[in-house]
Amino acid sequence: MRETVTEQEVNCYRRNGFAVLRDLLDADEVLAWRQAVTSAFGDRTGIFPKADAEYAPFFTEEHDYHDKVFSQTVNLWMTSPEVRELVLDRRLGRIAATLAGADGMRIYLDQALVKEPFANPTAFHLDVPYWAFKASNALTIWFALSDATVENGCLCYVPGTHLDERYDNVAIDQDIGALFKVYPDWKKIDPVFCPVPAGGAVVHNGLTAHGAGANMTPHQRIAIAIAYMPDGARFNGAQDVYTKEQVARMAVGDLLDDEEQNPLVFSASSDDLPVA
Ligand SMILES: O=C(O)CCC(=O)C(=O)O
Repeated sequence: MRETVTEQEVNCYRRNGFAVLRDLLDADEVLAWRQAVTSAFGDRTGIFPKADAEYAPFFTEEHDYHDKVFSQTVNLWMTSPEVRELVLDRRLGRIAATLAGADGMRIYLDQALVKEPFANPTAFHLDVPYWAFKASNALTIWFALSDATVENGCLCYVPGTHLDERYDNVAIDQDIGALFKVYPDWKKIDPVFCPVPAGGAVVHNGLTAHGAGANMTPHQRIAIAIAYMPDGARFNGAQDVYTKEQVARMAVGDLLDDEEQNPLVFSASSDDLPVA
């Protein structure tokens, strides 16, 4: 696994709100990650780790359009020891911290995202406004576990939109351009498609407008996204990926520092330790 990002990648990420990280994983690692993720994905009976817990209603309801955008699971790291090893890798945490300019990074969630054959496009949206904290330097590393192409729905970004630091959002639904009604100025910017071969990744700031095309092929597009939040982020009252019971125990303003839910995967203060 590549352990660092180049200055060019950091500059590109900071300026545009996204960057393509080629060859983050080597050929053996791609195979191992794909095997671990697809097997954990297959073992899951629902989107979330706890079968008996109450999650936000959106995730248990049926959605005609959204259900055909991608198949997803959240936090496979909690139910699969193999995926846990990958998602909690300190080297990736360090890359995330370098890009974010943060001293420490926690896992907010992982999300296996399989765009099935002939799946709908992913409407343009922002990430952070869905989440249970507010931060302008949260980010997602989205790993291509199969080649992500323009034909099968690679990610697509509206450069520079993160610099506006706006939190109004739309649902991922049928109107793929709904976000541009909220931010008419962004309509003037040409989106950038980011195809990336398996083993590469794209990284985006959680406030960068992005979406993905339809899968026009008879093959799955397989990815796992890891969302990192800066250490020190505080609960904003949104349930998002937490259970109803967890939310009942939290107050707005609480630090999100529960190691069982949001583990610290990198801290600059302990970075003299050898990387695992
Ligand atoms: O995989 C997709 O189609 C969308 C992914 C996405 O929006 C994200 O990871 O933030």
